[in-house]
Amino acid sequence: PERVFSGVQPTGNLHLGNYLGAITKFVALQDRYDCIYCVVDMHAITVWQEPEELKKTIREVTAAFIACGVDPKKNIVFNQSQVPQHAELAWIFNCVARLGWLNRMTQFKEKAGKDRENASVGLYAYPNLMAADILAYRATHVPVGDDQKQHLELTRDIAQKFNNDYATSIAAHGYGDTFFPLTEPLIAGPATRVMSLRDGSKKMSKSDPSDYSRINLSDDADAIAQKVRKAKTDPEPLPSEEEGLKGRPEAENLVGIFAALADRTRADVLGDYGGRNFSEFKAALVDLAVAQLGPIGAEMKRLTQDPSAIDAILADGSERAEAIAVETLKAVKDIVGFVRH
Ligand code: AQP
Repeated sequence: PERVFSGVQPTGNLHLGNYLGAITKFVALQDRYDCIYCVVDMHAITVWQEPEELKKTIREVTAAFIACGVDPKKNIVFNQSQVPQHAELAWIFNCVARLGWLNRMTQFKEKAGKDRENASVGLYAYPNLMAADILAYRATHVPVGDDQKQHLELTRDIAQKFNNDYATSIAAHGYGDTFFPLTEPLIAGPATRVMSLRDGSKKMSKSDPSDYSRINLSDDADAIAQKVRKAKTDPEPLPSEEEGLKGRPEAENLVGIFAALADRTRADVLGDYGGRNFSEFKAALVDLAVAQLGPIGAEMKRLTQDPSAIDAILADGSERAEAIAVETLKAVKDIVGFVRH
């Protein structure tokens, strides 16, 4: 059966990149697939998180999912740490993945920076936990932003190596040729990699020290308007064709954001705005962003006023997630050769 899994880290303000790259896809997929959406709190602590702040952010991300339109009854919405099978399977994957594979991960290199000796072991092993998140549910599809492509490839490598290494045992236990699916990333549309509003060469990110680099889901209309107006651009008017966006990263980014928010193609947007100047385009972009994000921010605010209602959603989702993951883990333990009662 086809199943979707994806996660978002509770590490700070959710922004337009998380929204367009991931959360809007979660909503679009919920009618067609059996979907599991996770607040990956165990990933968050690979870098230091203030405990009280972390709790708050876990609830905020949950509220954001719901405010954006994810239905927690139809789908499973939960936080990772409440389902112990993620950590259990991650250990087994630590023993499947090779050091050489992890050494190639660019996100670790970026996040660890120059002081690599001081990075947590968890930050290094992060992709193995991510593989466990996905494969604990034997998910077939994962909607993510472009930055997660390499980690998804690693997930496939782990699944494939597990399937190969244990092929005899997998067959002997009646699971046929392969136990884990080779999960497909779902990365599509005009905004799979939203860039910083201040620098078209850097991705929009929660950890950028400048708040002007991103539009937060919680920003009000004034903040959105100010940030878009101040967004970096070049002095030329907009091109009429997509070709003309080459070498103009800031223009390309804003056109991509516009297209994604309006659910149109970039070519279509340029058909309307080609030849016009940025001030005109930005004004339309502000209207579009405020119309779409305004109600989401307001709904997030309303939902986070009742933390116990959010905790109840997470508890319910965790129980339903665990019921699936526990079966995967039983099978994996049998395949690996562990003794269990
Ligand atoms: N700029 C982006 N454009 C498109 N998609 C993005 N995503 C993140 N940034 C962009 C996608 O959002 C989902 C959740 O991301 P995450 O919070 O799990 O991890 P992240 O990539 O580390 O997020 P940030 O905002 O970039 O945080 P920091 O600053 O900590 O590095 C994923 O599907 C991701 O692809």
